[in-house]
Amino acid sequence: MSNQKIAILGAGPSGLAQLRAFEAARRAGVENLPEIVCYEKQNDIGGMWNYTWRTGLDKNGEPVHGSMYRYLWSNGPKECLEFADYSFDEHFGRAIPSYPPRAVLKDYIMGRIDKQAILKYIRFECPVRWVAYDEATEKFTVTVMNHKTGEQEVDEFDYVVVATGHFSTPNMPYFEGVERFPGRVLHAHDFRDALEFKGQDILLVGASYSAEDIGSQCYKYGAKSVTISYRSNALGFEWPEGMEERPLVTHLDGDVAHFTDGTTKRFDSIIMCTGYLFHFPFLPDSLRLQTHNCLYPDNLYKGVFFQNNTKLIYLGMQDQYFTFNMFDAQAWFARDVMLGRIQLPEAEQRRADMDQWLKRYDGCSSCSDSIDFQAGYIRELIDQTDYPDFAVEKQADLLKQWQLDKKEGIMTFREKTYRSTVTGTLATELPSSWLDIKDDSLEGFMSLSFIERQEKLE
Ligand code: FAD
Ligand code: NA0
Repeated sequence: MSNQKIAILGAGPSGLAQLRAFEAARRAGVENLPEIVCYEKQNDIGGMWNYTWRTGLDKNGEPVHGSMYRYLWSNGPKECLEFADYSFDEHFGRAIPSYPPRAVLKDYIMGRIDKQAILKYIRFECPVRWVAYDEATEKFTVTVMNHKTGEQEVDEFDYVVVATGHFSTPNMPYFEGVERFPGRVLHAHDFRDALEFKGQDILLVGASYSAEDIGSQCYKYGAKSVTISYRSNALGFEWPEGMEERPLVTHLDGDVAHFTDGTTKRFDSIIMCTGYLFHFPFLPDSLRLQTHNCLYPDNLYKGVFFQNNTKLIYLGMQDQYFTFNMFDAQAWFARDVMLGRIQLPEAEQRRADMDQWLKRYDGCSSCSDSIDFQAGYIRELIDQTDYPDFAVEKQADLLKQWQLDKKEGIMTFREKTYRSTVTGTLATELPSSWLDIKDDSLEGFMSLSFIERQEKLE
């Protein structure tokens, strides 16, 4: 296995999971591990969790990767994304609430990284420009722009792991008249600070996580009214006064939006919460995954190996109920294939396996089915590697409870507490309502006096 060389593209949670998987093997005494180079466009690790105030282009003229905004809190319980090999208890040394703000979650993700062991593999400010595969040599050529030196660099690899994320390139629809709308029109990708919309009547187009969360945030930080416009299905929550859902916008007339139900309303700003495009400008057609945001992108065997070329690995390309623990499950599995511990079957068998999963996915008719589907997918991966086993099925139950909690109160669900399936610890309660806590900094959050639940004290 020696002399193999692996390129990891991206040092967000998925790329870091891949680095961590190899590091775990090294610590377990595995010798002759492949040489690894991780190329990262930004100047730090963390991917999406690396908050940036910038929008548009970064300091090197590259498209800004970050879509995260100030005041973002986790939208799912932390108990469903907990690393099986690094618990929240281990990191914080105390129980904390189930829904931490962005800075707190980032601190947890970073805490697992042994910087000394891992940073040496990462080449920062090196966006990947092109990847080519040579059938004769069976090697990839990766071209990157090294912004630190101002020069392009080229290197050869046996495997390429694409971990560049898929929530960065806006899907921006057009509505007639939008070019004459007098207020600000932006995509969720460029949303940063809810206070910008204080006192405004705002229109959000889209009915998924971004619309739900950006809408709730703008309400929390003082928007005058929030209208969410849906294309297929309404989110269907009981919104507080000042928030409502309407069907799709047909067109805009000045600052007035017209909806398919014939109603109209005047707005100050429009935020398109219309999702993201899978965008791999550095890959030729023959290597490029073409899909949309779903739980089982086709042509990825075990959700990771590209069917046309299994030396090309994609991590984290699924829509995500589970996140960090799923990336780990994928990274450990991919590592074991690269190390020759797991053999991949022939193309036909891989196709049959994917078809079987796609059929199962087709049969999912509810959110609960989808949660179980992703849990089942993760279970299959972790059963085949030495990644510490974790109760993914119990976490799926927590996610189903999370769905019910959101239905019960979209402004209060973040006050619920769940029990860790990794350590058994019950989360502490927030000292006041989520709507009232405005300081979401790591220091501010950790200085709150969380309320221990009776069960924890028993
Ligand atoms: P990313 O985090 O996107 O990282 C990809 C990395 O690749 C980045 O560092 C990027 O700079 C780099 N890169 C991209 N292109 C190139 C290139 N050409 N060359 C080199 N490097 C490149 N998940 C949760 O679990 N909880 C949440 O509360 C949550 N909130 C979210 C909120 C928002 C607004 C969004 C958009 C996502 C949220 N997510 C959340 C999901 C989030 O995507 C994952 O948590 C996680 O960040 C995905 O990790 P990743 O490594 O696959 O991708
Ligand atoms: P996301 O909400 O940004 O979450 C990404 C939505 O856009 C769908 O409702 C879709 O409708 C709609 N849409 C697309 N094109 C449209 C058009 N032309 N007109 C009207 N509506 C249109 O994107 P998606 O893909 O879920 O939904 C697109 C990720 O970001 C999520 O994985 C989430 O986890 C993460 N996120 C997390 C948080 C927090 O943790 C906050 C925001 C986002 P339709 O008709 O296709 O259903 C706090």
